[in-house]
Amino acid sequence: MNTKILASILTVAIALPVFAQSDQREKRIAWWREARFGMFIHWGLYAVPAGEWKGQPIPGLGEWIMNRAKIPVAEYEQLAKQFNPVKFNADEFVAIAKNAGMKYITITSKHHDGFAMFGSKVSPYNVVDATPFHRDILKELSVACQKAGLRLCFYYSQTQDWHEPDGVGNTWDFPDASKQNFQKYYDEKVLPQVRELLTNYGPIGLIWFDTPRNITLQQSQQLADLVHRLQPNCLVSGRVGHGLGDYDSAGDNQISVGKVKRDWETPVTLNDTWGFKKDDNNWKTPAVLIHQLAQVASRGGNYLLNVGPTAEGVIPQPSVDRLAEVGRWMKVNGDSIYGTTGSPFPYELPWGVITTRAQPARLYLHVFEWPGKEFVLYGMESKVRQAYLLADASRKPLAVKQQHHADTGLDELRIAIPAAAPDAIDSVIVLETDGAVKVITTLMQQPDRRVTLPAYLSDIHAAAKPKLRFDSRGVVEQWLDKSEWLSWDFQVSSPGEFEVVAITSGQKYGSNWEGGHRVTASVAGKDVQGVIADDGKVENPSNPYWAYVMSKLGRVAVPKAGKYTLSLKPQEIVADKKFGLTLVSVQLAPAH
Ligand code: H79
Repeated sequence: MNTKILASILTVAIALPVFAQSDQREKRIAWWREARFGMFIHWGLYAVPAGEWKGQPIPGLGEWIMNRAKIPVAEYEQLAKQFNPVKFNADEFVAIAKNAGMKYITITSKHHDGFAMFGSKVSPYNVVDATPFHRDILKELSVACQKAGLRLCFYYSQTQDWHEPDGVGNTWDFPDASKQNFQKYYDEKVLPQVRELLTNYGPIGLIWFDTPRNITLQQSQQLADLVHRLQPNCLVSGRVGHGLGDYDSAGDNQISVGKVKRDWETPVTLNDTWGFKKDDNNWKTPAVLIHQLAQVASRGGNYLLNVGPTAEGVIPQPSVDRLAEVGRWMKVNGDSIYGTTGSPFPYELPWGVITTRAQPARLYLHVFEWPGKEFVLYGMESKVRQAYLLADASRKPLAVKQQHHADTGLDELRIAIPAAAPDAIDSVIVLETDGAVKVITTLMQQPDRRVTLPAYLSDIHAAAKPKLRFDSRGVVEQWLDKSEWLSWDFQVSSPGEFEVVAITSGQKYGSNWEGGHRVTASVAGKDVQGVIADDGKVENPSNPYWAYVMSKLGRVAVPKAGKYTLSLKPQEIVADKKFGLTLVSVQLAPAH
């Protein structure tokens, strides 16, 4: 038996007892899978300084200002007296989310600064008791959400609390770690406040815990159990710790790729901060946002997009404008997002992404780069009964030609399309199939003649248990041992001469890339040796914060159509900074 199949059977068998409660989980997660798109709101006292302290701009995230500027509790607390967001209107917040096509709202009930945005009997450090505003923001939002049919969810920082001597993180007011009693903070603030959140605000969709840090298995379990006991239909986020969440959370601004096994969500900023900063104008374009939304859906995940309201209680206009653009697209193309599952192909496609609907069987081709005249898809096994543009209300059928080429084994689907893209950002072609969608999952050359071999789909070769592994983006980390190597099987239908290109990834914000490794790529009986050097950046479609670097390794000729294997073996890995060979993919780019 194939070892991969054996491994997956074993995994299922072993996993069963852990998911004894899976019926309950399946029930509580149904709405969330349908929703696919939510609004994150980071709002708290940090909106008052808005990124500036005593006349100095403080770098980093807006909601981290207390930590970054090491503001003493006694000083930071004074911000509460200035927090009076008189322009706040819960109905407006909800309308902005709803108009964008978002189905749930996750707001910070308490961030790391320890300040509660709700009336809490547990601590007077809250919006009702400590500010001139005296209004319970979460209460008003819960009423507005129920009116509009959106799910309200709460972010709650369970370990970090810079206001409390026993919370995690404040080393400037409370430097003596030996005096800290995390359990006391946890018992006296976390558990009772979470109880308040699940008791006083109606049905809650999920609690978004964050930064598990030091939390013990027992404490995480107690939190998850508390949430589920008080509201059995309330989800617990992946960051509760110890894998006890109802779904996984990707890293901040990280979009998971590859073999995503569980339900997952990615939180994303509209600019570079979560909490409002007056000088952050690095806004993502509507195109990036719509592409990310479709991309996350194509990998079976939820997209949680953040806004940071001002201290006056207003969502910044650049955010509102961008969300309105996403909403414009969603009104036409929402069917290709809501309730869909990921792409049936394990690999990425050069022109965009695919989402799927099981019932009735549909494939949604999200075409980011409109080819004009004809759209070609390889590897489709199911018979396509009908194709049309989602933007076309009349559903005028597009002419479809489907062919199996016996000589190359290639399944080819050709769709006649209008010359002009129906949408400049993402035009969706709907395919209706006979029965469930079936595709060939083998890696294959694409109609643009390029072959992309993603690291996460490689076979790993190592003498012992491999030390290299994949991060949640599907990028290789810990490839420091040159005896470990990767290979891929793939199919070529259009032979010729190719440039072998390695794509590697920088760390966050494009810094900390380590090159100079020497590698050998072997394909079609030929070796090319090259250096992982910076031969230019390529756009990273998943994330503008992690730059991709392209390294040209050399040329190979692939003489005829057929099945090939490419292996990538390191000759030398530079490991000074311990990043190693951060491989994203190897590409065979047609050489002209
Ligand atoms: O709520 C948002 C962030 O505040 C929170 N998660 C999202 C959803 C978060 N908590 N911790 N982190 C993210 C990791 C943060 C690390 C950093 Fe820093 C904060 C990098 C820069 C500022 C800590 C302080 C490391 C360097 C300085």
